[in-house]
Amino acid sequence: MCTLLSRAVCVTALLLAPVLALAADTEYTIVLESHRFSPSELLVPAGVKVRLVLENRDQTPEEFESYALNREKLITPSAKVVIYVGPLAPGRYEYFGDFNPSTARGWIVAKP
Ligand SMILES: [Cu+2]
Repeated sequence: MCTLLSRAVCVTALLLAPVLALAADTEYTIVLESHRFSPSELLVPAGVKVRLVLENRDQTPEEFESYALNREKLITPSAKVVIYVGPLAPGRYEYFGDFNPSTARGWIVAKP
């Protein structure tokens, strides 16, 4: 018979296992360097919640901004932040760096 604690651990493990598997499958990194995002077009699966790691390798802050995705996130110099997007309908979603919009631009492309 399980103790209350071990039962709680079991249940937690069962609940977390699929979440961790999903997170591992759907995490992508976008790197900002010299005020440019790379990859400039990131392919992600449509219909799935996606974890995006935004890594700023510049020595200046940047703000990831997207009207299409309804996201706005400050990234301090030499830092990483995480945002979640989706599940997205198939399509192209533009984003840009609010502080360097002439060079810092990209697309999230959701494919079925
Ligand atoms: Cu902004």
